[in-house]
Amino acid sequence: MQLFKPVSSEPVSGVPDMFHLRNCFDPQQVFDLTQLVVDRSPFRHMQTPRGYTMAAAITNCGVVGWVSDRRGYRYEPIDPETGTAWPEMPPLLFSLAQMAAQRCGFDDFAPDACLINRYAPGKGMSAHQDRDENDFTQPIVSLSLGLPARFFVQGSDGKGRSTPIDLASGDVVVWGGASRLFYHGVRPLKPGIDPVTGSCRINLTFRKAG
Ligand code: MD3
Ligand code: FE
Repeated sequence: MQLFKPVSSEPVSGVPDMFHLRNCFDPQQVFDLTQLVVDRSPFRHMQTPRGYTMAAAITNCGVVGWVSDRRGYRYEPIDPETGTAWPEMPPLLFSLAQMAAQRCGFDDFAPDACLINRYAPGKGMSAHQDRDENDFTQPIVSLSLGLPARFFVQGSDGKGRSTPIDLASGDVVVWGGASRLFYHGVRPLKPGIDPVTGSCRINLTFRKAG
C-alpha cells in the first residue's frame, strides 16, 4: 500500500522554502492510522509553562513526543499520561512524510517525532515558533485532516504582515530552510462536519527532534 499520491508541490508565495502539496493522501487512511495511535496515547490538553491550558488537544507517536507543562516545552520518550513509550510512528506515515519532504528538495528526512493536534470549532493556535528541535536544517512536514483551516505565517520576527494559507483535508505543507523558524499559527476553526473526522480538524507534524 502506498499512501502518497504524487502531486505537484506549489511554492507558497511570500514564504521562502515553504511548499503546499494539495490532496496528496487519502484522509480516511491517515485517520485510521492516527486512531491506532490515539487508542494507546489519547488526546489530552496540556498546560503551558505559564499555566494556561492549550486550546488544541494533543498526542504524539514516534521515538519521542513533544510535551508542555509548568517546567517548559521539550521532547520526551515517555508519555506522561500513560507512563510508557509513545506509540510507534506508523511506517506508512513515516514514508508519506519522507516522500513529501523529498518532493520539496529535502532528501533523507527521517522524522523521529510526530505531534498530533486536534482542533474543535472555535479553537486555534496563536503565533509561535517551532524551536524545540535540535537540528533546524531538517524540515517539518504537516498533514491536514478533517475540517478546513486558515493557517498564517508571519516571518522570522513575528511582526509584519502575515501570509494566509488555506489548508484542506488531504493537504501537506513542507517547510524548512529559510522559513524553518518563522512564526506561524492557526485561525480559530469554523464549525462544520467532515465525513472522516466529524466536527474537528486533526494536524500531524513530522519532526526530526533529536
Ligand atoms: C511554518 N501546528 O504543531 S502545522 C504545531 O495546523 C503547529 O496544527 C499547526 O504549528 C497546525 O507546532 C500548523 C504547519 C506549520 C508548522 C510549523 C511551521 C507551518 C510552519 C514553522 C514555520 C513556518
Ligand atoms: Fe508550530
